[in-house]
Amino acid sequence: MTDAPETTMPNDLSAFWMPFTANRQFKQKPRMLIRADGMHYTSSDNRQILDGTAGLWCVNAGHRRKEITEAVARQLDELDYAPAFQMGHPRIFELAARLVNLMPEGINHAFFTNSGSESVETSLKMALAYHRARGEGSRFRLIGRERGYHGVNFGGISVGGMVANRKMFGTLLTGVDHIRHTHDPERNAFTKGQPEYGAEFADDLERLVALHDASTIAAVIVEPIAGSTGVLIPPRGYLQRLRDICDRHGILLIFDEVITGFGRVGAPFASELFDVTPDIITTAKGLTNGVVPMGAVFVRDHVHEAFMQGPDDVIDFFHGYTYSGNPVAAAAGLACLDVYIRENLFTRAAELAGYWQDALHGLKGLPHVIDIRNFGLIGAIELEPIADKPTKRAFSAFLAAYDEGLMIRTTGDTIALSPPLIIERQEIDKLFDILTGVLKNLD
Ligand code: PXG
Repeated sequence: MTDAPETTMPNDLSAFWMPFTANRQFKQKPRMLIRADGMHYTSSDNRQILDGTAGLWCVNAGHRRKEITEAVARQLDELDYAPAFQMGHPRIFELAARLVNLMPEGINHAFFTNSGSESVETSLKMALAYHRARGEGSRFRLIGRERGYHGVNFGGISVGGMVANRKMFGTLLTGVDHIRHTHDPERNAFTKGQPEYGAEFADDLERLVALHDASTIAAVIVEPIAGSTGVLIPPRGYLQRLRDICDRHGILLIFDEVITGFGRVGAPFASELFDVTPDIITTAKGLTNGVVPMGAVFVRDHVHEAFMQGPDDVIDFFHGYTYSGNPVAAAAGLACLDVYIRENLFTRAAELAGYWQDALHGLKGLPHVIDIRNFGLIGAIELEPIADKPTKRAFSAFLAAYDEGLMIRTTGDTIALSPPLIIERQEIDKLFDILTGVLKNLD
């Protein structure tokens, strides 16, 4: 086998309806990726594209890691699929045990899913069933946050706060409310790391408690760092304050760590880094380095215990997926953990954070840049929208960056960066060199 790309452009692009994509624009000028290795993709026109986004925030250990692909191949050869219900296979138990070891104290159980969206749905159902199992079935309300992203299923878009993801889809779940978001550019623009101001935004939960009464509220779900709505870093003290309010009122706290998990923030999980332990943690993405779809929901002992009260031979949680704990995904997860640990990738973002922050904030002063935000190996550059054409400026930056050999993500008019954790300093320099050129030439 040679290293030369074998696949070029397919003849027919019309059949595949692409997700979250401007399909017609794409199909006029496709961006086709045909190989990947380490920090780079190869495009169908044979260019190297520096991966500034770890795929979609998932390829934390870099692309095509031999240890992971070989483990997947071995697993396929040994046990391809095993029924997920009332049956088990060894690898998934091993993975669960190793994962809970990474979790904060008191979180000792994992439930497997296939994506972040499914992890979110699972966590919301767990919260409702938990209260009901304890005789507090009146706690039916789920609270999300404005500008939150919790995937695209009905529960997730209901507690989520991205208007475009919600407005087309009817009445959503009932009994949902939202606390305010934490974005405060007037006080916090161009902050390096955690913003100084805004811990008091957590008190908005007290407003909802006063409005609905705590006895109707099951859970609050937030991302420790909101990713998809433009990277919103929690103000200092904010997450602890949310935890305190939840404790005061018997409300479960769910952290959606789908993007913050598995090293992105400089620790295995944001919960550990911010030293705030929620009752439930949702994950996916970096769990398998994006190689095989898999998600996991981690729960504190008291949540798990509430489900283990009935007769031994009755199903304790009427929920699960055909592919929950799939053996191939489990093999990928185990191999991936080995890579993370052997290469110290869980703390690498913390080591690089200073260098990353300096390089990122070096973009201040470039045309249209109105805010820059960062934490760990996450960065965001907010651009001033073109009048009456929101999102267009950032999308133009995305297209130009791709032409220049750099993959970035945009949401609204914010550019989001989240490179694989294996990135080297000179690749950080290259990333920001390309981006600087792109921003200087933007209309
Ligand atoms: N929760 C959070 C916090 C997420 O970021 C999901 C749930 C849903 O995960 P799945 O696996 O169902 O997609 C996500 C997903 C982006 C981007 O560029 C972010 C996500 C997905 C795709 C793109 O910000 N996050």
